[in-house]
Amino acid sequence: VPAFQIITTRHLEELRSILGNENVLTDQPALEIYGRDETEDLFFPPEVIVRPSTADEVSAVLRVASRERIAVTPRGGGTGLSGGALPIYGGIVLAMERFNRILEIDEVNFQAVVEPGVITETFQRAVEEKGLYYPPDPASRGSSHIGGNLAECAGGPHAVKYGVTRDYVLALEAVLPSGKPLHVGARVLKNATGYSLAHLLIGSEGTLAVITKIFLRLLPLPRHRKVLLAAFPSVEKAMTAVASVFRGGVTPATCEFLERAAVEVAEQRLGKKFPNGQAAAQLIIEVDGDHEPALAEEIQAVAQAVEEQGATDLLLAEDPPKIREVWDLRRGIGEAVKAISAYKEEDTVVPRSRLPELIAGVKQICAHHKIRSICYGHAGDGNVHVNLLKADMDQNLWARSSEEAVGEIFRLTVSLGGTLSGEHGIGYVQRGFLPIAVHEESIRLMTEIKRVFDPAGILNPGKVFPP
Ligand code: LAC
Ligand code: ZN
Repeated sequence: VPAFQIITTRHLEELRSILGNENVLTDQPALEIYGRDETEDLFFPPEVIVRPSTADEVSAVLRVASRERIAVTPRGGGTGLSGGALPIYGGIVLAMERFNRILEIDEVNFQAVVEPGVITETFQRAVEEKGLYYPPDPASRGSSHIGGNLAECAGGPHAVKYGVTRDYVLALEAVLPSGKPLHVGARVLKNATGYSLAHLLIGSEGTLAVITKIFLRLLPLPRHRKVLLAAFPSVEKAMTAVASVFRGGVTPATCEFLERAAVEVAEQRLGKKFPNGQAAAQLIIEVDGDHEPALAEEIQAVAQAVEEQGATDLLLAEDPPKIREVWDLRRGIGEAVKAISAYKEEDTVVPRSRLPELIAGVKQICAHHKIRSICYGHAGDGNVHVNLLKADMDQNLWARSSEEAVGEIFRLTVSLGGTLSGEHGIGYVQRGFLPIAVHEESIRLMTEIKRVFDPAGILNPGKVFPP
């Protein structure tokens, strides 16, 4: 355990002089809130929460923390699923929620400048009003922050066609743990100018620097969408069908997989019925574009491909309210699973042709450990969220079995050419498993990069690297 300083009255006074009393919180209710994110039922209370609103304030806080060797955990919307925002050593939570301005939407260059505390969906709505599109759409987008999306390199259903958060970031302003400001990248669409430090910061899970300003690339908003819901008599058939969707040359905007149990928990929680909800598994395939006849043809091709793979019922959703309903249900699954049991959520990703082997293996591993699993996710990306449920298992047995099962699932994933996390990050809960997927020499390089950025080791300590 690194030796961090405990926060003293003197530290609090210094933080208050930087940020004002109202932005330095130590009350119990605040400690309760900022001691959690969406990861399992984990709770690590910070000693103090600070809420800066300028890069200078972030800088001043980090200077104090570096000088005094106090752990600092940056936090966005607190929707993370790998424990990235948990202050596991106490210390300071650096809450970025007051960085909530959209500074610019540049309709000529298709770019935007935002502060990291902007809620992802708020930003998406703002650019859509101007006919522009910011595709990364994590299920948590109604409350996640863009800054947190960058820290974790968030994905979402539309990543299969449009890529992940990293693919939209042109440049960044950030503050190093020492307090020094950092400007990386440029507001251009191509950049071959030195190492891409911006892309290194994205997905670094708040361990290298604190992002304070973000320059994003936008697309024109596709004018039309159509969604095909395809029901399958088995999980394996649905998984086998995934690759066939792409074979005809169609790149769907989404290709999501849901097994029946995932649909059921969301139905129960939201009190709504999902079309085809009784099927053993389904795929949600969306196509988007500007030319409606072309979309109709794509849907036709997809329908034929999945029928050849054994899809039974096909349903088409074309009007926006219907489509929204489908996506609301889909986005509700994560929270719904959480509501029924203590659980562990994995974020495995494999080449999509290996999905049938992944899902069969996961089911086998879980059966062996007598653990109930619920699987769903972004099958087009080969990205499956595997939820292991504790249900009424004895706590000790659960702790041991789930740890073993997760290790087995990860080894299987890597043997299929995949890796541990497609979009949730390694954070706190996956860190012990990192060596399963990442070679020793790579971990050594990462450790050295961490040291270059953060020699005092104060920024989001205890994350990413195996303990
Ligand atoms: C989802 C989150 C859990 O896809 O990533 O619902
Ligand atoms: Zn997801």
